[in-house]
Amino acid sequence: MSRDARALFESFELGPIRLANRIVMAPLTRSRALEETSAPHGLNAEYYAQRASAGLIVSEATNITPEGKGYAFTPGIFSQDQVEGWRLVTRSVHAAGSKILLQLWHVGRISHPSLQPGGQLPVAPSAIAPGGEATAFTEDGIKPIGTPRALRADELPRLVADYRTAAKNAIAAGFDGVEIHAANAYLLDQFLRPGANHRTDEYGGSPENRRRFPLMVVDGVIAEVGADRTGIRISPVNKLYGLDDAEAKETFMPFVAELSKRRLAYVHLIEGTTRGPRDSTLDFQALRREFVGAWMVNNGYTRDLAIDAVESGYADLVCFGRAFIGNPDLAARLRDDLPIVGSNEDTWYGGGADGYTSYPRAAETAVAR
Ligand code: 8OZ
Repeated sequence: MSRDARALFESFELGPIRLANRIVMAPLTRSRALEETSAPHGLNAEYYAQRASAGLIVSEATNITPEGKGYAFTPGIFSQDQVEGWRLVTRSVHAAGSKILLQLWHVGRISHPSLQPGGQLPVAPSAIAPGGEATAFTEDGIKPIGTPRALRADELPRLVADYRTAAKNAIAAGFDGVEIHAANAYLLDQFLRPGANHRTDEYGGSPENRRRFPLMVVDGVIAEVGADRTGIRISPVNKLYGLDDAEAKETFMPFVAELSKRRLAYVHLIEGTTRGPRDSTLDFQALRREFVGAWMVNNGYTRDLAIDAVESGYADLVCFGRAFIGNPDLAARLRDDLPIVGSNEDTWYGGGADGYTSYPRAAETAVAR
């Protein structure tokens, strides 16, 4: 007898939007935007609509500016072409009955001059190269990542303005809200972490100083689209790109408390290291108690773990990433406890329909058998 998944199929009010269930499709980089314009197109609209069994979709990480880009063929949200491309996506997802948020992304130092305007150096809180033999996915293949240029304090208001414009563009493109990407060792995480932020001004040093710029971004986005349409993704203990979990508690407990004061719609927590182990030195139950809004969890969730997380009252929403690649109808499979299949890693990043829109629904597989 399979376990009852009813808890995952209750509707949920996330700010002003009503979600049909508690299952969220995670932001997934798939590197299939148009090459010339970095705009989404019809293929992307079809892919997202296929996955509308999720109560909510968070778009793949989307560059807020050309400077925010770190991976070839990722989409942007800073030009009219991109807004129009995203409109195809939001229309098709809404027509299929789901909701969709745009994830606002600036990679900071996780980039390469060949992906940057004018071949400039990527920017970061400090001129420190990422550890762990970091590489960038460029249009000419994989390249080692070098030392970035440290941002001057007087440049930070411009970056906040970039986030604001991107958030405004997202709403113009029909998104139901935005998620600020402050996880996975990208720009905002670089400010938060002592390992990537060695600044001696008011943006580095103490936890309070390290969260100052991320909170400026949060406040800017709230001013543009409203706190009830804004969420944030964090990964307090991830060990990507040479970062470690030093000062995770001192950094993230007060950061989440600040987000709570601002009445952000939700926190999206990556438990453990993305695509890696779920272990943590930080007490996530205690972190959850710092926040009044919705709590979305992610990383390696199984059907049972998801039911536990929601039934116990710890989480409101459970986000699935890789499982949505090969199982477009993942929510229905979770509901009915149908098999969840893997996907071909060779087609995760870049390419066309193959390995993207080509995965069948369980019902179609059954017919084909
Ligand atoms: C995988 C490949 C490229 C980017 C993340 C945006 O980890 C990403 C990403 C993941 O948040």
